[in-house]
Amino acid sequence: MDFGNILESSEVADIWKKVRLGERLSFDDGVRLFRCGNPRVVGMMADGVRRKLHGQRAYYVINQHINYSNVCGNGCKFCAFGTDAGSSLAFQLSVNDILEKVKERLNEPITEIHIVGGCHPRLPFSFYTEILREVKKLRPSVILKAFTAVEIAHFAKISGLSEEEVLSKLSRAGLDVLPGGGAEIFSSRVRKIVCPRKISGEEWLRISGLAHKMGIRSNATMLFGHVETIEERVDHLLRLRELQDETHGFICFIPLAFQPSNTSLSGVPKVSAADSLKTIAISRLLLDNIPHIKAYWIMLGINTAQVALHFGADDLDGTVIEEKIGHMAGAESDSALSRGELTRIIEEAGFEAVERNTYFEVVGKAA
Ligand code: V47
Repeated sequence: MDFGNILESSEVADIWKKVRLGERLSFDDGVRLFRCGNPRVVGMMADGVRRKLHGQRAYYVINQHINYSNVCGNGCKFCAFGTDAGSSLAFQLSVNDILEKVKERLNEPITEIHIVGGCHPRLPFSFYTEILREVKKLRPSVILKAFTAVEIAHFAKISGLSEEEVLSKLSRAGLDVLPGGGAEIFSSRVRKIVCPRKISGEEWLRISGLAHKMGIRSNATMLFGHVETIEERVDHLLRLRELQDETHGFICFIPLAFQPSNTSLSGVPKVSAADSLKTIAISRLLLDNIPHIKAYWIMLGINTAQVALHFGADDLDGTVIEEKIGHMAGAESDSALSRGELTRIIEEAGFEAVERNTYFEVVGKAA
């Protein structure tokens, strides 16, 4: 039986027809795909879409993650990284500490630095603009992907500035792109349980839209595999699709598989590979206006990330270096990979490894 026959005789044959014709999928289609008993069928559909968009290419980025502090007033139940200022686990880097981390890797061909922390109750807004200004001075060609929509809302609160003024000052200091964190699941029911002190889903979307309208592009995430329902996952994806129709500002979508260890939700079982792969595939199928789907190897593990490239993902993220958020919650992956390892992982999965920057512009040999 060939792929076409398998899909045409499946329980979701009508959805496959829509996908083939390039028709937009509905909320009910999304729910049915999640309920489909055969993840391979869903994966085959997503692979068809992914190959149409990106062919044999699978992307990676040479990047560096820097967490300036883990002190955070939000106390989200799914997070093992954030802590109170008084905790023995609390840390806070100075601007000089951050510059030291950048200096340590000046001889590496890093194109992106990803900087995030928590909502620190005492650091002034000037600290964040200084980080950007000083890092850009040291590495002018690097793309700075820093501060989630949650941090932008926090900076507005502590500075008394509007979110637009905050974004404008950050942009002038060197901010290029906002990372996709903090989106979690937009449903207010879920947020009340897992992150009641965090900004609402509506606020996250509004700030992302504002950034897009100001010319600052961003990524989007979905934290799945905790207390959310299938319907809430589909709702999350469709709200992102709706905003993207309006702004076209999202570069890439990253489904984040929940890592339960050391969190207040440690009783929740680890997300299975089947669920991760299905969620990635359905993201590819529903988000018809977001060009890239990232299989973040840190949260998925390398083995599942390789298979995810056949389930709709076209990117593995990058070298990362010093990942803390997933590892403090029990992620078993390494915390860094070299370019050679990333290339091998992608080629072994049957794809052409292509280095990209934050905007998915091809860099290096293949440019
Ligand atoms: O916002 C927190 C999530 C996010 C856990 O934009 C957890 O390119 C799993 O957003 N298990 C941070 N996930 C990571 C993130 C990200 C990573 C890589 C690339 C990009 C990008 C963005 O991690 C948080 C939260 O949603 N998170 N705790 C946990 N226990």
